[in-house]
Amino acid sequence: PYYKESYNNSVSPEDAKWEFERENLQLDTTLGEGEFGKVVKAKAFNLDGKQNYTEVAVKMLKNCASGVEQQALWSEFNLLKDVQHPNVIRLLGACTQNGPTYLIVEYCEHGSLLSYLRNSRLEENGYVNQRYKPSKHISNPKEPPELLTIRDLLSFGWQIAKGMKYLSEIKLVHRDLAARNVLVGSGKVLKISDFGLTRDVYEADTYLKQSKGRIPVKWLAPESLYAQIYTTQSDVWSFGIVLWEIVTLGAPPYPGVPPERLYNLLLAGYRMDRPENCSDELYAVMQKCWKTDPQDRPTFSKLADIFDRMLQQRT
Ligand code: ACK
Repeated sequence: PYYKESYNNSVSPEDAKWEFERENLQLDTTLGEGEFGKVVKAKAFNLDGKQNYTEVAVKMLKNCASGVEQQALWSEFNLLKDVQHPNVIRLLGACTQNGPTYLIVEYCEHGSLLSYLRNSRLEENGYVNQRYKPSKHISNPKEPPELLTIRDLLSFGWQIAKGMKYLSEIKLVHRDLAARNVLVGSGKVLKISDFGLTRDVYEADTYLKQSKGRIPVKWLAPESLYAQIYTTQSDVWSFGIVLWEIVTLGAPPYPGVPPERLYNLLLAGYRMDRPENCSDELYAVMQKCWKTDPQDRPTFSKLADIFDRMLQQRT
C-alpha cells in the first residue's frame, strides 16, 4: 500500500506523547478532500483519558499522494506540536504506526470560514448572485443561514489577527493564509489551520520557496509572486485579502482577473476596490496590508489592536 514508505518503525519519546491508538479512532464521514489529502470526521475514544469519545477531525493523505505531500503532512505535524493558541487549530494526537499517517485535530463544527461566510448569505443580499451548496456541517440544510452582523465580521478579523500575531511571535510564516484555511468552531471561534506550507523562519525572517507547488496567486504579496519571498509581512498582505473575503461574504478575490495578469497589475499599483458594505475604515486597513513595501504594512500586533479598537467603538 501507498503508505509503506512512510512507515515509521519507532516513535521518538517526544512523539510518543502524541501517538494515539488507531483502534480507538472510529472514522466517520469525509468533511472535505483536496487533490492529495482529505479530512474525515471521527470519534476518538479515551482521548486524554476521557471516558467517552471526542469528536475530532482526522487529516490524512490519499493514495495518489507523493513524497512531497507526505513531507508536508509531517511538517504540519511537527509544527502543530508546538502551537497553542485559542485562534490556532489544536493538535490532539497522531497515528504514525502500522498504517497511513493520521493527524488528529480539534473538530470545528462550522467548517471553513469560506463556506461559513458563503452559507451566511441571503438570496436578496447584494452579493448573492451565485448559489453555493449548503455545507455538510449544517445538520438541516433547510435551516435558514445564520445571519452575520458587522460585529461578527470585525470579530473574525480580530481573531485571525490575534492567531497570526501569536504565529509571528513564535516565528512561523503561514504562507497560505486564506478564508479556506481558517476554521470556525462553536461560538464562532476562528482557528487558523492548514499548516502544510508553513515554515519556521528561525533567525532569517524570509523563506525561499524551492519547489513548485500550487501557488495561491491571488492571496500572495508581490514579493512572494516574483521572488518567492515569504515573511510575516507577506502573511499580512494575505490577511488583507482575507479581510476582503470576509466583508464580501466569501467572494473570490480579483473577480475576472486572470492569475497570470495579476503580478503586472499589482506592480502598476492596481488594488481591489472597496467592496459594497465595507466601511472606509475597514477598507483603509486592507489598503495598508497591501502596501508594496512589506515594511510599510502594519504588524499583526498592530492589526489586533486596530480590530480591538473598532470592536470597542461598537459596544
Ligand atoms: O468548508 P468545509 O466543509 O470545512 O470544507 C473543508 C474541508 O474539510 C477541507 O479542508 C473541512 N475541515 C477541515 N478541517 C476541519 C476541522 N478540523 N473540523 C471541521 N471541518 C474541517 C473544511
